[in-house]
Amino acid sequence: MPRALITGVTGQDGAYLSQLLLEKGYEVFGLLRRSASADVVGERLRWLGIADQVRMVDGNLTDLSVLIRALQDIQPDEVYNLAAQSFVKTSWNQPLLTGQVTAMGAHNLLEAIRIASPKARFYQASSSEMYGLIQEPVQSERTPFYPRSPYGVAKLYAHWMTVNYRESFGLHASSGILFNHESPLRGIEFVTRKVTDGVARIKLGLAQDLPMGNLEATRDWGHARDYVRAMWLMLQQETPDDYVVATGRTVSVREFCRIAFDCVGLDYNEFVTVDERFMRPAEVDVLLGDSTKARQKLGWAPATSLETMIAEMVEADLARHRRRMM
Ligand code: NDP
Ligand code: GDR
Repeated sequence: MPRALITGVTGQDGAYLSQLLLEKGYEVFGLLRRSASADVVGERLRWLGIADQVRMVDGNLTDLSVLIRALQDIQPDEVYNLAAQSFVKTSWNQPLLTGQVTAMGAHNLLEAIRIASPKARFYQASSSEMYGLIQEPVQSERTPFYPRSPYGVAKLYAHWMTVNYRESFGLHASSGILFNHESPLRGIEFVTRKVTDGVARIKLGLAQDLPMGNLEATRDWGHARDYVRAMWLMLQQETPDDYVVATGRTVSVREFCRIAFDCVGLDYNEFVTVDERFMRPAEVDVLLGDSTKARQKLGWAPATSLETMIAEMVEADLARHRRRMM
């Protein structure tokens, strides 16, 4: 039975990846940081009905000693580093914490693997945010990086450290440069969930409007369930490498709103307002990924269209609010 350790197991991707690995017969361990709000721990894993199948290890990515001990005890075949301070806007308010977790946390884990479990295969959750101020209209593994937020800078450090540990110490370390991916399990602060939740609340009479930030930013949005498959495929390769994972279609936040409101027969123009509070000090205007390498070498392709994903998210948010209203 192969063993996997997932950091960030309680997040969106951690939940879907746990589900995928359990289906494939893995023993799944998750790094769980202590929270005083015990009732929300593992909410996503419960939503997928797998909370009692993931073995939790008490720890924090910022504590190297815990990581070393966890790897010594578990001796995993695969390690997926999904933990991060992952909300871009928060990274301007908490830049140092973002660096400690998102950059140094990844470095801690690489170092722990080097010391305690050097045969383990490692996956780093890199991000299209590393491209930032766009240098090429379509971004591939060869496009230069120019991060535009403390989060993007932190991810770039972790990305290059992954490459460096691969080249310096021969670790089987791969990096997935994933473009935005969403689902009903997406955190409510991210734009897609904020919109689908807003649509559900407006439809059910629980809210009157939806204040938003920059409606003209465009993103290449895929489904998280499809993207965790790419992570797993990367670690099944003989040779570690870096891969862009994206759909190849970019859509504005405005268009996303239109499609989501359409799902419940409403016109977004009547409800969406622009509010300065949701603007960023520096914006990533456009992202559009070229995932040719992942498609050719990994045999990966996204299975879910944007429209299908938005409909699934709106339905899930309607169901959540209806349950709360009962
Ligand atoms: P989430 O924000 O949903 O999950 C983040 C996870 O990291 C949570 O489990 C969180 O735990 C955990 N975490 C945060 N800080 C620490 C810490 N100090 N020690 C241990 N665990 C910690 O992110 P996603 O699932 O959306 O993304 C997964 C990864 O992929 C992240 O690294 C993200 O930056 C990256 N990424 C995401 C993309 C996307 O579109 N979703 C695209 C590209 C990259 P807790 O539940 O306790 O808060
Ligand atoms: P992003 O995701 O910053 O791309 O990072 P987010 O959904 O937060 O923003 C996407 C775009 O929407 C614009 N926007 C708003 N965003 C939010 N959150 N709230 C709003 O009200 C709003 N209005 C407009 C933003 O300005 C931005 O342009 C996500 C995270 O998952 C990262 O961890 C990951 O690395 C990248 O995707 C790829």
